[in-house]
Amino acid sequence: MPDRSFLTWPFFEDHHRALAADLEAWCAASLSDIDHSDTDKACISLVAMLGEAGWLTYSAIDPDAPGKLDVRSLCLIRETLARHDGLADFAFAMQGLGTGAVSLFGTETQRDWLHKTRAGTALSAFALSEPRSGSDVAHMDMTATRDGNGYRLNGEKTWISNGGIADIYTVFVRTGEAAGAKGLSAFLVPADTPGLRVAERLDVMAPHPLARLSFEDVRLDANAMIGLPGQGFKIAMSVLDVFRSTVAAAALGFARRALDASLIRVKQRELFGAPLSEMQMVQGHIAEMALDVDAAALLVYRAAWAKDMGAARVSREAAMAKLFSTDQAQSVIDRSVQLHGGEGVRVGSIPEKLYREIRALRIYEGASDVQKIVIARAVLAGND
Ligand code: COS
Repeated sequence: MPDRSFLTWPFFEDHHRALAADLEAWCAASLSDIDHSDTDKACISLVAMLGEAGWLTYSAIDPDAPGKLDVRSLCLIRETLARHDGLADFAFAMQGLGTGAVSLFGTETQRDWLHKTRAGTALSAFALSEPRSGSDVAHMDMTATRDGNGYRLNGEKTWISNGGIADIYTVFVRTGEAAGAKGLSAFLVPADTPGLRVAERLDVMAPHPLARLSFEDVRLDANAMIGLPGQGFKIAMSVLDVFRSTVAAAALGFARRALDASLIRVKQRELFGAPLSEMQMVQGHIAEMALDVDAAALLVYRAAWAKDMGAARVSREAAMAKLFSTDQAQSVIDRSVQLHGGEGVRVGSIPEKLYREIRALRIYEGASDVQKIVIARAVLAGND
């Protein structure tokens, strides 16, 4: 049984503790034999399952009674799902990231989509990265130009999670009100809009739906814009301020799984006439893994708590959580592979799956290097 003592920390309220217990029970009952052989199919069915069980109501605001996203709940859900099944975590996360701009800045009509994404009957995606700009958002190439009372979108987006299976895309483009960051806007684009097509499906080491998208003269009404013209960069950053902490939470879930598997392993496996757990070198690994997990959890739930308490920006806290938690999870998982010996590199073993799963988290939603830039700028400025 994974360590649950962190739930007594003062970051949480009783409803968070109840959520963690209920979700744990649901995961144990529902996620043990998900068929991963067809990633798209598995993902669509996981979204439907998560919707049916009500977990997706946390991924976006209630369109009929707009309130706030609860970041601690988002983090607890991602941590728990990631510990059980990486693709289930991915399916949940994309429903949130893909609709984050609508939750935070959407009109009533745009919010209507949330009925479907929260029910698990429509999938969403967040389209920010481009072939020439992943980290440097302010210099994206894709454009939207005025066309009567609407806009025409032209360009490419890449590394788009849920690309190819999403029903709705939040797309960031250059509208040109000013140079750089002040000339971007966000649009809500249904997948069946003429001119939008999947140019390429991308295969990665831990399979999940991913694509490069092409936009050729995609015509949208002006009311497809989320927020105001020129606000796109701030909208993207505000969404990432919420969801970066949740990436850190997913990494924490992977790390906990690796630690749990290692604890079982070192108690069961004997070497030189004693269980591995009695060897001091092994105890050194276990101590460092437990320390990394607790330190990551403190940063994750500090960032989530700060946002929930009403901080306008938590860029520094969220960046620290993401940088530390994803880097440390990589190291915890690597140690778990080591403690499992040959079993740790056997295809399909828990450490092997986690080893492939964790790597992308140090890249997407802001690479570790970008998190360092965000942290340093905030620290140098003396505030956030
Ligand atoms: N919330 C609200 N506003 C924000 C903000 C935030 N979190 N972060 C920045 N802004 C504002 C700034 O205040 C600034 O506005 P003013 O000029 O009015 O003060 C404006 O946005 C531009 O900010 P900045 O000068 O920091 O822009 P940069 O181009 O230098 O941004 C980084 C650089 C690297 C921080 C940014 O491009 C980034 O986060 N990149 C990573 C993107 C990413 O995660 N990509 C992965 C794709 S998602 S899978």
